[in-house]
Parts: sequence; C-alpha cells; structure tokens
Amino acid sequence: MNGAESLLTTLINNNVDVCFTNPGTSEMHFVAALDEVEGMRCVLCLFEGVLSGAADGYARMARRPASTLLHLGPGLGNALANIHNAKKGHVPMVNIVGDHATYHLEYDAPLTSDIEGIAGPVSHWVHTSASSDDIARDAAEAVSQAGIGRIATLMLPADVSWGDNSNGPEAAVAMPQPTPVAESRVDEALARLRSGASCMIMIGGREVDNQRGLMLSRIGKASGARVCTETFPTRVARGAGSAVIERLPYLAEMAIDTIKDIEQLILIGAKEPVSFFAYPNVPSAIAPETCEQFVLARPNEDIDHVLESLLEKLDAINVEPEVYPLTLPDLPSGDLDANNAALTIAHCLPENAVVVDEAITSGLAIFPLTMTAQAHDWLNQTGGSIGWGLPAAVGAAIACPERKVVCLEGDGSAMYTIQALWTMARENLDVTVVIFNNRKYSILEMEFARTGARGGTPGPKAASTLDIGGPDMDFVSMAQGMGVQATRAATAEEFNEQFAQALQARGPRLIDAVVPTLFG
Ligand SMILES: Cc1ncc(C[n+]2csc(CCOP(=O)(O)OP(=O)(O)O)c2C)c(N)n1
Repeated sequence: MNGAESLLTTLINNNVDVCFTNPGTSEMHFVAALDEVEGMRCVLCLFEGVLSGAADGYARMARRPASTLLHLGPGLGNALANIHNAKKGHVPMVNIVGDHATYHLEYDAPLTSDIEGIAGPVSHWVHTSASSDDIARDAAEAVSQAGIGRIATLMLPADVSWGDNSNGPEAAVAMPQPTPVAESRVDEALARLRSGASCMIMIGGREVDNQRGLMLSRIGKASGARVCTETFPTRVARGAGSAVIERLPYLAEMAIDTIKDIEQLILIGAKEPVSFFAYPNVPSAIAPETCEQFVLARPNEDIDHVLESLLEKLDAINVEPEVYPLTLPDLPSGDLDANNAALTIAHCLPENAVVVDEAITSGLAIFPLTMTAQAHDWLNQTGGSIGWGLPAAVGAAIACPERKVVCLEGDGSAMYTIQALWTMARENLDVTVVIFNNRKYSILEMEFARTGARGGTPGPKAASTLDIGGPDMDFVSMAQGMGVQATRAATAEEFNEQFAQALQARGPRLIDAVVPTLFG
C-alpha cells in the first residue's frame, strides 16, 4: 500500500467518505488511489471555491466532515473564501493539499509556495506529512482535529503519496465530543435569569435544531427571558412545528434597537453580537454598554446538556413551547418581484426541504414568510464571503439525497462560483436554484448610502461598480451550457408554475427570476 492508499483508507475508516476534488499533477497518486481503495465518493468541482463551499454544505447537513483535495498553494488559495465561511460557521472540514515531492521544494518550481502560510489563517490545525509511514496517523489526526467544528488542513507531498507505507492505515479513532460545560456555569446563568433583570438568551453555533429550539422556547417561557438566534445561524430548523424564536436583525441600527432594553444577555453557542461592518457614528457592539453578557456555552461545548439542565432547574420540562402553525400564503399574481417570489416559495416549499440562502436583498421577505411554511432546515451565509450558496447547495444535496434542496441566490453572488451548476448536473443533484436576477449589487447600493461615502450618493464611476447589468446576464443559457435545465420567469404566474414544476422534478433545475431591485 502506498501513502495515498493508506491516507484514503484511513479517511474512510473514520467515516470521511466524500471528497470534493480538483486535482493536479502532484495529486496523481491520490487520484489513482481512488480506484484502488473502495468507499470514497469523489466529486469533481471545476473551481476550488466550489469544492470548499460544497464541503461546508455537506458537513452542515451530514453532521460530519467531508474531505477536499486541493492543488498546492494556489488551489488552496482559490478555496479560501468558502473555507473562511465554514470556519465562521463552526463547520468541520478536512483539507488535503497536495504539494511537490519533499526533495523538489529546494528547486523553487513554479507552483512552489508557502502552503502552511496560506492555510494558517483559515485552519485550526495545519500539518505537513513528512513521510509515507506517517500519513495514516496524520490523516487520523486531521479527522480528529476537525472534530465537530474545526478546519484541519493536511499537506500531502507527492513523494509521501507515492512512497510505500509500511505501517498500514489507521482504524477509526475516537471522535471528539462536545466539551462538557461546568454545572456552575448553568447555575450562574440561572441566577442571572432569576435576577429580575430584563434577560435575553441568544442561541447560535453550528446548529439550532428543532429540539434545541423547542427547549429554548420552554426556557424562555419559564424564565420570562426573550429568546433569539444570532443573525446568521449556520443551520436552523424552521417552519411549522418549530419554536417561535426571534432573530437578531442584520442592520446594526435595528439590532441595537431590538436589544436596547436587555440587561442580561446569555449566549449559548452565539458570539457577543457585533455590527457586520463599522459605520461612522454607529457603535460596533450591538448590546447596550450597561448590558452584561454571559457566555454559557461556546459553539463546541455541550449545548444540549446546557439546555436540558436549564430546563430541569427551571422546572420547565412540562412547559408547552410556542411553535409556528402551518400557514401558507396564497400564490401571488402580476409582476414578479422579490416579495411575490417569497410568497410562492413559502406556499410551495416541500416538507423537509433544505434551503440555502444567499439571496442577499432579494431574500429579505423570504425568511419571515417561510416561518409558517412546511418544516425545513435553513442554511445561512456565515462568513459574509459571497459565492457560497451554489456550492453549499451541491454539498447539502450530496449529504441528503432524499431531501429537496432549494438554493436562493443573488445574481451577483452566483457569478463567483457559477461552475457549481456543472457539478449539480454531473451528479444529478436534486437542487432547485432560483437566481434573483436584479442586475445590481443591490445591497452595496444600500451600503453606499449607509456608510455616508460621497454624501451617500455615488457618482457615475462609483455607480458603475454597483451595477451588474449591461450586458445583462442570461442564467438560462449559462445553466443550459453546463447541463442544467433552466427557465426564465418575468411574471408571478410564470414563477409560480416554474417553481412548482422544478420542485416536482428530480434533478437540478434553475429559474432565472428577473426581478427589480428592492431599493430601485
Ligand atoms: C468574496 C466577497 N467579495 C465581495 C463582497 C462584497 N459584496 C457583498 S454583497 C455583494 C453583492 C451581492 O449582489 P447580489 O448577489 O446580486 O445580491 P443583491 O445585493 O443584488 O441582493 C458584494 C459584491 C463579499 N461580501 N464577498
């Protein structure tokens, strides 16, 4: 067995059995090993930003990491933006980065680079395997380091890959579990909840599943605290039967106003809330200065235990949670705009769908309207780096082939990683993509005004950097060119029909939804 075969076998033994790849010459022995070792599903992506976003979407839905195969420093560099998003979302990932053979590095060949230097800022753990005999142990360590929410990046020099591995692969290693939270911290939270102060519990982290939401709702009712999620929870269970929980607004001014009266903020998996960006005359911290913030559990700590313990101590086990009913809006008619499309999506969303949201401004109405739609999971953009949605939909569909994935995508965001459509077609993934084609970087028009740049009004050059029409993009042609069936909707009736049809079909479909900007 060579190093690459030993590495692959070790990954599979550790339940990492999907690899999103974009290989090069230095990875040829790894690629060869895919045919020698049984059990690794290998998914080709045509740009590294697609494969890292896919690994993110996969791990969110599978609740275990995928591996990626990247080509030296430049391949890893191309993947960085979506590794960043995964890192911010506490999503595990095992990156395997091919490198030149160890003895070749001193020659400074064209692709030689400081791979560890590139990997460091987006990884929790970085390691270069030194020999074929070490690679299996290193791979097992990488999986264990990725654990439940971290990024592990392992460099695989070509000679480590092709050299003989005399130690053989590693068996399954013990997987890290959420870190226990001391009972004294739960008691401290309880004391704050009982202090008579105005309290809010904010939940976030890798996942707010239905059970967690329901427990939080009961805790809120029993303690009188307001309950909310952070602005962009990584994965959140929503729709009929899910708990009624507020969401911290995106706009700093609104978020500040929402929690201005809170005196005690208890954080479970969520960070202390901050403004997404700095603006002149707007504070960076969202909570009022007088508010005490208490971290009850960090994202990799035992959130379930903390919630269960609070429930018990509040004697709230039999308290009825507040849940959303199933209430579907009527289908809209007339001109198509983002608000009408939201009604259609809320009306049609199938039970157990996975919604991937990178619709930016066009998604504003979809989130509240789907609150009472059929039960579904919602994946958010966690690191602010756009070009995540289409790839994440690829990964989610591979993790959950039996669930419909609905990808809500801004036209500008789509163009960063549009090649994801090709992988959807090649793998016949059950994804319905809606592109909100408003021909603008609409949110940036709003942000231009909010920052006060040039008195809030762009000049012609500035305006041209926020306008992505002319040439107007034709997403039907782009999708068809990559093997995805696609249609264009310009009226609400067309969108109703096309969205329903796409949901009924199996396999990838794209709707090019031509909408005006929300702030037009
Ligand atoms: C990697 C990266 N580059 C640039 C940006 C800045 N940015 C934020 S939103 C945005 C435009 C989004 O446009 P679109 O997806 O069409 O949505 P819309 O604003 O029109 O609703 C840009 C360029 C970013 N967040 N991430």
